[in-house]
Amino acid sequence: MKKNNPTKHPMNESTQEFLKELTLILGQRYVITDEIDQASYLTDWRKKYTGLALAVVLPKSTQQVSDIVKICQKYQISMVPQGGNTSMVGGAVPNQSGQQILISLKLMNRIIELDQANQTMTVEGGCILQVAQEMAQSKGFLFPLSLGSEGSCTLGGNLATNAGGTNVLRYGNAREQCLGLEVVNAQGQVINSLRSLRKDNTGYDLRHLFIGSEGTLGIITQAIFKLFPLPKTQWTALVSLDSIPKAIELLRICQQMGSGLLSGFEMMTRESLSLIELHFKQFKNPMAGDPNLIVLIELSDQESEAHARQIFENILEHALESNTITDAIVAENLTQVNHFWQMRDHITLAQAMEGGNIKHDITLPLSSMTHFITQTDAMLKKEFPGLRVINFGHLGDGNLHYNMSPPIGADFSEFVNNYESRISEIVYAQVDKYKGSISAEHGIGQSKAGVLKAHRGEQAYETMLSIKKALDPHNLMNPDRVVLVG
Ligand code: FAD
Ligand code: 2HG
Ligand code: ZN
Repeated sequence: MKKNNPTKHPMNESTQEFLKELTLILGQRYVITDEIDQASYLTDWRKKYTGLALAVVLPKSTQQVSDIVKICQKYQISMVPQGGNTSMVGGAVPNQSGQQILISLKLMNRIIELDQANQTMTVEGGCILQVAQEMAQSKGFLFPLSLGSEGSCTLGGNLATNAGGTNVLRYGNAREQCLGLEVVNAQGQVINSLRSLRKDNTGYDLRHLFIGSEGTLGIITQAIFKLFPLPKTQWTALVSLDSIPKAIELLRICQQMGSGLLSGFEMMTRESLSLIELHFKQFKNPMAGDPNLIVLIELSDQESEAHARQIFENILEHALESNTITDAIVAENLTQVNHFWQMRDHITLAQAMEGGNIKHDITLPLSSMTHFITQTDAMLKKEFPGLRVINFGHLGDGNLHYNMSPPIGADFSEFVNNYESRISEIVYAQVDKYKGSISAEHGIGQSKAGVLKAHRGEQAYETMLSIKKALDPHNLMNPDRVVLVG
């Protein structure tokens, strides 16, 4: 749904009854019907989608979530779960019908248990990621999931999207870090799979059905995550390179010589960094000579500072001697480490400040990366002269944020409206050609629901539809997201 000032329809008797039942369960304060009070829930982070809601409801317990879902089933009202509302694909805001409710998990934000012996943490679905990270750290553990949005995204949202971020290389996606789940299904029943076991082959693993389902199969109310030992030391550097093949070669060097210590490998092109320069001068690129590419490398070690430093120095020395990299700056203190990461994390914000943009969150086999980028850049620039390719991302995972900003001087929103689908068509055809994925970590949401079938294949899509229809036969759980029913 494009943002175009949707308007509300008058309420009928059944809707009034529906709201009365919700209010009885939650209390007046937690059933928000006032449009001004609802506003912050109804527009997505990118300000690309705005919807309407019969009500925004704020449950405080799993029981309340279950009651809400049962009431929605009774009145056949569809539901949109929302965590931190940081979705990049418009997954967490309602449509413009004004006939849906938004279920915000933000009051279900507790850390329930940190089990030191089992090295696990149990949280509610609305717990903010950064709160979990800080709690783990205070007890001497690492909670490795890490995203630019960690100050506001929630663990329920992270699981619902199977979030990636900057530590995937070492610790996996959200899916790999989760041991157990509690989910309220589309009928309002509570499925308790809150098991903190590292081995558990008791039938179908339902956890993996709900992880990555983007609120279309059920609502994640609690989860158990693995914890890891806190690294004793971390080494961070920015290196400059001439080309993508060199960056891929550097990754190979880091993996071969890094003794498994590599925890971050983030790539930024000159065009991405130029947006930082424009909008966040304080996080300016410190590398000399305006390089084509910069890679942020991070090594984390449990052993000792000397051990990690030796490995780090060996890698950089070898990379310089083999002309893989042209220069390197090793962070000397925490301030500098933070500066490097802030620079990386501010690209998304800088692109948002620049104005309307087009995003492609893609993965490719590393062996095809260079061909993909060279060809696709050329195709796009030929058809859209002046188009700015803002290419950055988690190169260590083969994940590019292959984004576009309109040509300087263009009317940005007009450009995005007119050309987004053609540009994405070119990019996704290239992704298919090189056997990649059109969604690496952000999910499908509403942005890509219309193109999923074409890129995922008929059989895979039909299987997803069967699952959706079996678990949510009335299509009330975040409809029109991910798979399109009927
Ligand atoms: P929301 O945006 O509220 O919801 C996302 C989806 O999950 C929606 O479909 C919603 O219906 C559903 N949902 C939410 N909570 C629940 C629940 N409890 N149960 C069931 N369904 C639910 N993503 C990455 O993967 N890697 C990154 O590096 C990254 N960096 C980002 C940086 C910035 C600055 C921003 C704004 C976003 C970034 N994202 C990134 C995208 C986003 O933060 C993630 O998708 C995140 O996991 C969403 O969490 P959330 O709580 O905000 O979920
Ligand atoms: C990141 O890695 C996020 O910074 C956001 O996934 C990417 O802006 C984007 O497209
Ligand atoms: Zn990312």
